[in-house]
Amino acid sequence: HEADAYRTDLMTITRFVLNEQSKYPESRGDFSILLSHIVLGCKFVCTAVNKAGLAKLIGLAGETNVQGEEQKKLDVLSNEVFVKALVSSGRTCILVSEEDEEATFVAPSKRGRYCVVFDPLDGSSNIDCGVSIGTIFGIYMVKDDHEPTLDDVLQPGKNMLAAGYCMYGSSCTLVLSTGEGVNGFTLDPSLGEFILTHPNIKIPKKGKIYSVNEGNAKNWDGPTAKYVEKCKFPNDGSSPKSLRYIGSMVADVHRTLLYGGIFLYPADKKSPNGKLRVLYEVFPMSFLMEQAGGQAFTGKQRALDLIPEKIHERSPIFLGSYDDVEEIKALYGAES
Ligand code: AHM
Ligand code: MG
Repeated sequence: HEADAYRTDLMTITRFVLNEQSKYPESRGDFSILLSHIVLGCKFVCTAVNKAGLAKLIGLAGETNVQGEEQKKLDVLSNEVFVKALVSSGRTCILVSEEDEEATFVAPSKRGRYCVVFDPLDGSSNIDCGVSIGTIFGIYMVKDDHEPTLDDVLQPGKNMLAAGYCMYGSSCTLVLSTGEGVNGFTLDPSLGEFILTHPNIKIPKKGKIYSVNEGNAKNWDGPTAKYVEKCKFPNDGSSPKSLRYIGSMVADVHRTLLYGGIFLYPADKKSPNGKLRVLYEVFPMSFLMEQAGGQAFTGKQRALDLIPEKIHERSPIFLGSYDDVEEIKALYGAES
Protein backbone atom coordinates (compact mmCIF):
# COMPACT_ATOMS: atom_id res chain seq x y z
CA HIS A 1 0.00 0.00 0.00
CA GLU A 2 2.90 2.29 0.72
CA ALA A 3 4.25 1.90 -2.81
CA ASP A 4 0.79 2.67 -4.10
CA ALA A 5 0.73 5.89 -2.14
CA TYR A 6 3.96 7.01 -3.80
CA ARG A 7 2.52 6.30 -7.19
CA THR A 8 -0.57 8.41 -6.69
CA ASP A 9 0.44 10.93 -4.05
CA LEU A 10 2.97 12.75 -6.26
CA MET A 11 4.80 14.66 -3.56
CA THR A 12 6.70 17.10 -5.74
CA ILE A 13 9.68 18.98 -4.39
CA THR A 14 7.72 22.25 -4.56
CA ARG A 15 4.84 20.80 -2.56
CA PHE A 16 7.25 19.28 -0.08
CA VAL A 17 9.08 22.54 0.57
CA LEU A 18 5.85 24.54 0.77
CA ASN A 19 4.62 22.08 3.43
CA GLU A 20 7.89 22.43 5.33
CA GLN A 21 7.85 26.23 5.17
CA SER A 22 4.22 26.50 6.24
CA LYS A 23 5.38 25.45 9.72
CA TYR A 24 6.93 28.91 10.00
CA PRO A 25 4.23 31.57 10.20
CA GLU A 26 6.74 34.29 9.29
CA SER A 27 7.64 32.48 6.07
CA ARG A 28 6.90 34.59 3.01
CA GLY A 29 7.39 31.82 0.48
CA ASP A 30 10.67 33.34 -0.72
CA PHE A 31 12.59 30.15 -0.14
CA SER A 32 10.13 28.10 -2.20
CA ILE A 33 10.49 30.58 -5.04
CA LEU A 34 14.28 30.47 -4.84
CA LEU A 35 14.24 26.69 -4.81
CA SER A 36 11.95 26.51 -7.82
CA HIS A 37 14.55 28.50 -9.77
CA ILE A 38 17.31 26.15 -8.67
CA VAL A 39 15.13 23.22 -9.72
CA LEU A 40 14.62 24.81 -13.13
CA GLY A 41 18.40 25.07 -13.54
CA CYS A 42 18.79 21.41 -12.60
CA LYS A 43 16.16 20.33 -15.12
CA PHE A 44 17.86 22.32 -17.85
CA VAL A 45 21.28 20.85 -17.05
CA CYS A 46 19.78 17.37 -16.90
CA THR A 47 18.35 17.76 -20.40
CA ALA A 48 21.59 19.25 -21.69
CA VAL A 49 23.66 16.42 -20.18
CA ASN A 50 21.36 13.80 -21.67
CA LYS A 51 21.57 15.41 -25.11
CA ALA A 52 25.26 16.19 -24.92
CA GLY A 53 26.43 13.28 -27.05
CA LEU A 54 23.76 13.85 -29.67
CA ALA A 55 23.76 17.58 -29.93
CA LYS A 56 27.55 17.74 -29.98
CA LEU A 57 27.30 20.23 -27.17
CA ILE A 58 30.60 18.90 -26.00
CA GLY A 59 33.40 20.91 -27.47
CA LEU A 60 35.67 23.76 -26.72
CA ALA A 61 34.01 26.82 -25.28
CA GLY A 62 33.58 29.36 -28.04
CA GLU A 63 33.75 26.78 -30.83
CA THR A 64 31.29 27.21 -33.67
CA ASN A 65 29.22 24.35 -35.06
CA VAL A 66 28.00 23.84 -38.64
CA GLN A 67 24.91 25.97 -38.10
CA GLY A 68 27.19 28.80 -37.10
CA GLU A 69 25.78 28.73 -33.59
CA GLU A 70 28.25 29.19 -30.86
CA GLN A 71 28.92 25.97 -28.96
CA LYS A 72 29.49 26.09 -25.30
CA LYS A 73 31.03 23.59 -23.02
CA LEU A 74 28.44 22.08 -20.75
CA ASP A 75 29.94 23.58 -17.61
CA VAL A 76 29.97 27.09 -19.08
CA LEU A 77 26.41 26.66 -20.32
CA SER A 78 25.22 25.31 -16.96
CA ASN A 79 26.77 28.23 -15.14
CA GLU A 80 24.99 30.75 -17.36
CA VAL A 81 21.68 29.02 -16.84
CA PHE A 82 22.03 28.92 -13.06
CA VAL A 83 23.21 32.52 -12.75
CA LYS A 84 20.31 33.78 -14.87
CA ALA A 85 17.76 31.60 -13.07
CA LEU A 86 19.00 32.74 -9.66
CA VAL A 87 19.13 36.43 -10.52
CA SER A 88 15.67 36.35 -12.14
CA SER A 89 14.20 34.70 -9.05
CA GLY A 90 14.42 38.11 -7.39
CA ARG A 91 15.37 36.33 -4.17
CA THR A 92 19.18 36.39 -4.29
CA CYS A 93 21.76 39.03 -3.48
CA ILE A 94 25.15 37.31 -3.76
CA LEU A 95 26.12 34.40 -5.99
CA VAL A 96 29.37 32.47 -5.77
CA SER A 97 29.98 29.99 -8.58
CA GLU A 98 32.93 27.70 -9.10
CA GLU A 99 32.98 28.96 -12.69
CA ASP A 100 33.33 32.65 -11.82
CA GLU A 101 36.45 34.17 -10.34
CA GLU A 102 34.50 36.90 -8.55
CA ALA A 103 31.26 36.79 -6.59
CA THR A 104 28.22 38.26 -8.35
CA PHE A 105 26.38 41.01 -6.47
CA VAL A 106 22.82 41.15 -7.73
CA ALA A 107 21.53 44.61 -8.78
CA PRO A 108 19.36 46.26 -6.09
CA SER A 109 16.22 46.11 -8.27
CA LYS A 110 16.43 42.32 -8.42
CA ARG A 111 17.82 41.74 -4.98
CA GLY A 112 16.50 39.33 -2.34
CA ARG A 113 17.78 37.96 0.94
CA TYR A 114 19.53 34.75 -0.08
CA CYS A 115 23.15 34.10 -0.99
CA VAL A 116 23.72 31.03 -3.14
CA VAL A 117 27.08 29.27 -3.46
CA PHE A 118 27.22 26.60 -6.14
CA ASP A 119 29.19 24.42 -8.48
CA PRO A 120 26.96 24.33 -11.56
CA LEU A 121 28.51 21.20 -13.06
CA ASP A 122 30.94 19.28 -10.91
CA GLY A 123 33.01 16.31 -12.02
CA SER A 124 34.56 17.92 -15.07
CA SER A 125 36.75 14.93 -15.89
CA ASN A 126 33.60 12.81 -16.31
CA ILE A 127 31.63 15.16 -18.58
CA ASP A 128 32.93 14.00 -21.95
CA CYS A 129 32.56 10.27 -21.28
CA GLY A 130 28.99 10.18 -20.00
CA VAL A 131 29.76 9.27 -16.39
CA SER A 132 27.57 10.76 -13.63
CA ILE A 133 28.14 14.44 -12.82
CA GLY A 134 26.21 16.87 -10.66
CA THR A 135 25.33 20.32 -9.40
CA ILE A 136 26.07 21.26 -5.77
CA PHE A 137 24.59 24.23 -3.90
CA GLY A 138 24.41 25.87 -0.50
CA ILE A 139 22.22 28.74 0.70
CA TYR A 140 22.94 31.46 3.25
CA MET A 141 20.83 34.38 4.40
CA VAL A 142 22.29 37.88 3.97
CA LYS A 143 22.65 39.95 7.14
CA ASP A 144 21.54 43.26 5.68
CA ASP A 145 20.13 43.15 2.17
CA HIS A 146 20.75 46.87 1.71
CA GLU A 147 24.44 46.30 2.15
CA PRO A 148 25.53 42.81 1.12
CA THR A 149 29.26 42.13 1.54
CA LEU A 150 31.53 39.18 0.89
CA ASP A 151 31.34 38.40 4.61
CA ASP A 152 27.78 37.23 4.01
CA VAL A 153 29.16 34.21 2.16
CA LEU A 154 32.40 33.82 4.12
CA GLN A 155 30.45 32.13 6.89
CA PRO A 156 30.93 28.72 8.48
CA GLY A 157 28.94 25.94 6.84
CA LYS A 158 26.82 25.45 9.94
CA ASN A 159 25.18 28.80 9.13
CA MET A 160 23.78 27.48 5.86
CA LEU A 161 19.99 27.43 5.74
CA ALA A 162 19.90 24.71 3.15
CA ALA A 163 22.16 22.64 0.95
CA GLY A 164 21.74 20.07 -1.75
CA TYR A 165 22.93 18.50 -4.95
CA CYS A 166 21.47 17.18 -8.15
CA MET A 167 23.02 14.11 -9.71
CA TYR A 168 22.80 13.59 -13.45
CA GLY A 169 23.14 9.83 -13.45
CA SER A 170 21.09 6.84 -14.58
CA SER A 171 18.26 8.98 -13.27
CA CYS A 172 18.26 12.61 -12.21
CA THR A 173 18.16 12.83 -8.43
CA LEU A 174 17.95 15.94 -6.27
CA VAL A 175 18.93 15.60 -2.62
CA LEU A 176 18.01 18.48 -0.32
CA SER A 177 18.23 19.48 3.31
CA THR A 178 16.70 22.59 4.82
CA GLY A 179 18.14 21.69 8.20
CA GLU A 180 15.46 19.17 9.12
CA GLY A 181 16.84 15.93 7.75
CA VAL A 182 17.61 14.95 4.19
CA ASN A 183 15.17 14.08 1.42
CA GLY A 184 15.74 12.77 -2.09
CA PHE A 185 13.62 13.51 -5.16
CA THR A 186 13.83 11.83 -8.55
CA LEU A 187 12.94 13.59 -11.77
CA ASP A 188 10.02 11.94 -13.53
CA PRO A 189 10.81 12.91 -17.12
CA SER A 190 7.24 12.38 -18.25
CA LEU A 191 5.96 14.88 -15.68
CA GLY A 192 9.02 17.14 -15.61
CA GLU A 193 8.72 17.09 -11.82
CA PHE A 194 10.99 15.96 -9.01
CA ILE A 195 9.01 13.46 -6.93
CA LEU A 196 9.88 12.47 -3.35
CA THR A 197 11.42 9.01 -3.66
CA HIS A 198 13.87 8.95 -0.74
CA PRO A 199 12.15 10.42 2.33
CA ASN A 200 14.22 11.09 5.43
CA ILE A 201 17.57 9.64 4.30
CA LYS A 202 19.76 8.34 7.13
CA ILE A 203 23.30 7.17 6.42
CA PRO A 204 24.18 3.72 7.88
CA LYS A 205 26.14 4.16 11.11
CA LYS A 206 29.04 2.18 9.70
CA GLY A 207 29.87 1.31 6.10
CA LYS A 208 31.73 -1.24 4.05
CA ILE A 209 33.01 1.06 1.31
CA TYR A 210 35.81 3.63 1.15
CA SER A 211 36.14 6.15 -1.65
CA VAL A 212 39.38 7.98 -2.42
CA ASN A 213 41.76 8.69 -5.29
CA GLU A 214 44.44 6.19 -4.30
CA GLY A 215 46.67 7.40 -7.11
CA ASN A 216 47.69 10.17 -4.72
CA ALA A 217 48.83 7.73 -2.00
CA LYS A 218 52.51 8.50 -2.53
CA ASN A 219 51.93 12.03 -1.22
CA TRP A 220 49.50 11.32 1.65
CA ASP A 221 50.19 12.17 5.26
CA GLY A 222 50.46 9.50 7.99
CA PRO A 223 46.86 9.35 9.28
CA THR A 224 45.29 9.13 5.82
CA ALA A 225 47.75 6.45 4.74
CA LYS A 226 47.14 4.51 7.94
CA TYR A 227 43.37 4.74 7.58
CA VAL A 228 43.34 3.45 4.01
CA GLU A 229 45.75 0.67 4.98
CA LYS A 230 43.27 -0.35 7.69
CA CYS A 231 40.43 -0.37 5.14
CA LYS A 232 42.36 -2.96 3.16
CA PHE A 233 44.04 -4.88 5.98
CA PRO A 234 41.80 -4.50 9.03
CA ASN A 235 43.49 -5.65 12.24
CA ASP A 236 40.31 -6.11 14.29
CA GLY A 237 39.02 -9.23 12.59
CA SER A 238 36.54 -7.33 10.39
CA SER A 239 36.34 -7.77 6.61
CA PRO A 240 38.26 -5.43 4.33
CA LYS A 241 36.23 -2.59 2.85
CA SER A 242 35.43 -2.32 -0.86
CA LEU A 243 36.82 0.56 -2.89
CA ARG A 244 34.52 2.64 -5.08
CA TYR A 245 35.71 5.87 -6.69
CA ILE A 246 33.95 7.60 -9.55
CA GLY A 247 35.80 10.91 -9.43
CA SER A 248 32.55 12.89 -9.36
CA MET A 249 31.98 14.17 -5.87
CA VAL A 250 28.20 14.16 -6.25
CA ALA A 251 28.12 10.53 -7.33
CA ASP A 252 30.65 9.39 -4.73
CA VAL A 253 28.84 11.26 -1.94
CA HIS A 254 25.41 10.06 -3.11
CA ARG A 255 26.52 6.44 -2.92
CA THR A 256 28.11 7.07 0.48
CA LEU A 257 24.88 8.63 1.76
CA LEU A 258 22.72 5.71 0.62
CA TYR A 259 25.04 2.73 1.24
CA GLY A 260 27.24 4.10 4.01
CA GLY A 261 31.01 4.27 4.14
CA ILE A 262 33.50 7.08 3.84
CA PHE A 263 34.55 9.55 1.16
CA LEU A 264 37.99 11.12 1.47
CA TYR A 265 39.71 13.93 -0.37
CA PRO A 266 42.69 14.39 1.93
CA ALA A 267 45.53 16.86 1.86
CA ASP A 268 48.71 15.64 0.24
CA LYS A 269 52.23 16.91 -0.23
CA LYS A 270 51.33 18.47 -3.56
CA SER A 271 47.99 19.96 -2.42
CA PRO A 272 48.28 20.83 1.27
CA ASN A 273 44.62 21.93 1.31
CA GLY A 274 43.32 19.05 -0.73
CA LYS A 275 41.38 19.76 -3.90
CA LEU A 276 37.76 20.38 -3.02
CA ARG A 277 36.36 23.87 -2.50
CA VAL A 278 35.02 24.81 0.90
CA LEU A 279 31.99 26.91 -0.01
CA TYR A 280 30.30 24.93 -2.76
CA GLU A 281 31.71 21.41 -2.39
CA VAL A 282 32.83 20.69 1.17
CA PHE A 283 30.12 22.67 3.05
CA PRO A 284 26.98 21.51 1.24
CA MET A 285 28.06 17.86 1.35
CA SER A 286 29.08 18.14 5.02
CA PHE A 287 25.72 19.76 5.83
CA LEU A 288 23.87 16.87 4.17
CA MET A 289 26.03 14.26 5.89
CA GLU A 290 25.39 15.68 9.34
CA GLN A 291 21.69 16.03 8.62
CA ALA A 292 21.64 12.34 7.63
CA GLY A 293 23.35 11.31 10.86
CA GLY A 294 26.90 11.10 9.53
CA GLN A 295 29.95 13.30 10.13
CA ALA A 296 32.30 15.53 8.18
CA PHE A 297 35.86 16.29 9.32
CA THR A 298 38.68 18.33 7.77
CA GLY A 299 41.58 16.56 9.43
CA LYS A 300 41.60 19.30 12.08
CA GLN A 301 38.00 20.13 12.95
CA ARG A 302 34.33 19.62 12.25
CA ALA A 303 34.03 20.73 8.63
CA LEU A 304 30.97 22.93 9.23
CA ASP A 305 32.87 25.00 11.83
CA LEU A 306 35.46 26.14 9.31
CA ILE A 307 35.38 29.86 8.51
CA PRO A 308 36.51 30.43 4.92
CA GLU A 309 38.64 33.48 4.19
CA LYS A 310 38.35 33.36 0.42
CA ILE A 311 35.43 32.31 -1.74
CA HIS A 312 37.39 29.67 -3.68
CA GLU A 313 39.28 28.30 -0.67
CA ARG A 314 39.99 24.54 -0.50
CA SER A 315 39.98 22.09 2.37
CA PRO A 316 40.75 18.42 2.94
CA ILE A 317 37.55 16.50 3.71
CA PHE A 318 36.60 13.17 5.25
CA LEU A 319 32.86 12.51 5.32
CA GLY A 320 30.40 9.68 5.67
CA SER A 321 29.13 7.15 8.21
CA TYR A 322 29.42 8.25 11.83
CA ASP A 323 31.65 5.39 12.98
CA ASP A 324 33.95 5.50 9.97
CA VAL A 325 34.63 9.23 10.36
CA GLU A 326 35.12 8.65 14.09
CA GLU A 327 38.04 6.34 13.20
CA ILE A 328 39.77 8.88 11.02
CA LYS A 329 39.25 11.56 13.69
CA ALA A 330 41.02 9.32 16.17
CA LEU A 331 43.95 8.85 13.81
CA TYR A 332 44.36 12.60 13.30
CA GLY A 333 43.83 13.29 16.97
CA ALA A 334 46.51 10.76 17.81
CA GLU A 335 48.96 12.63 15.64
CA SER A 336 48.64 16.14 17.04
P1 AHM B 1 36.07 19.77 -10.70
O1 AHM B 1 35.39 20.89 -9.96
O2 AHM B 1 37.17 20.25 -11.60
O3 AHM B 1 35.08 18.92 -11.42
O4 AHM B 1 36.81 18.92 -9.58
C1 AHM B 1 36.08 18.38 -8.53
C2 AHM B 1 36.03 16.89 -8.65
C3 AHM B 1 35.10 16.24 -7.68
O5 AHM B 1 33.84 16.02 -8.25
C4 AHM B 1 35.78 14.95 -7.36
O6 AHM B 1 35.48 14.49 -6.06
C5 AHM B 1 37.23 15.28 -7.49
O7 AHM B 1 37.31 16.40 -8.35
C6 AHM B 1 38.04 14.19 -8.08
O8 AHM B 1 39.37 14.60 -8.14
P2 AHM B 1 40.55 13.62 -8.62
O9 AHM B 1 40.36 13.47 -10.10
O10 AHM B 1 41.79 14.35 -8.25
O11 AHM B 1 40.40 12.33 -7.88
MG1 MG C 1 33.83 21.27 -8.77
